[in-house]
Amino acid sequence: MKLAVVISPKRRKFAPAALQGPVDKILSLVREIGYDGVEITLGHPNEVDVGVLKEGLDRHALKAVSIATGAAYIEEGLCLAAPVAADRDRAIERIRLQCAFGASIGAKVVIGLMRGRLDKDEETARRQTEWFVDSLAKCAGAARDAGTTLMIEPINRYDTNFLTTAAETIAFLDRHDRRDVEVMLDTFHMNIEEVDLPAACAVTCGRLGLLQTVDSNRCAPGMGHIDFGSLLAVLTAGGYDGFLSAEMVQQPDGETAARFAHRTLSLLLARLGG
Ligand SMILES: [Mn+2]
Repeated sequence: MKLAVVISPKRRKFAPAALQGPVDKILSLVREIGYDGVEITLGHPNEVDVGVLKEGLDRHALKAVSIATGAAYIEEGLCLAAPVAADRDRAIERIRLQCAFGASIGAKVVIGLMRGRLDKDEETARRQTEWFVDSLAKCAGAARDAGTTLMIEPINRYDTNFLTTAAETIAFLDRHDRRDVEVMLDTFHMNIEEVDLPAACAVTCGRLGLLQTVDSNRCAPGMGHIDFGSLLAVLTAGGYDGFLSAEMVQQPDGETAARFAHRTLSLLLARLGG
């Protein structure tokens, strides 16, 4: 397994992206710390100069692992389960742009907060679920056409109210025959929703696109109480060989968090390897 860290080219108030600001500076810091990849938080691909980004990725031999899209929900309200068709179309179009951009740098695209939330009224919620299935099919088609892959992230109950656990998400994908969509697990959400974190990793392992590592308090791995060693042991046993991405808040500050996460995760990986 290799390590990545979440970056945001645009400074954001509410984003668990440790490193935010101009990509050329950030990418050289990412390489200096020792990461092999980045996850990029983008509300819209036009937030970054793709030439500068590609040049930096090449120069520092960094892999663009994925594009995190939730900023478009937080900042613009774009939502794939919106009750109004024109609103869903705007969200789908944004994912289409993200897929084209992701494909151009070899990155997968995450559906997290952009799924939205379901209404309290049961009938409305049922229809929203159908609309979301349809939106997801269109997004998966856009990913396929662009040459990339979608990942869906189970998210905790305070941020959404459907697809909150690994099991629920896998069952949903199976029910709608969406084997082309991978699952991205995030240990912060898992710590709230899962009964047993290693067991959730075990059931997801074969279709896991990425594991976002973040501690129980949304700080860097090692700053809270999640037992990352047991999760990584399960993933190793299950044959997962993808990236671990550190997605945490800037506590005590972004650079310290990024260095701390890298140290925690590389020590754990070294221990597993030995
Ligand atoms: Mn996440």
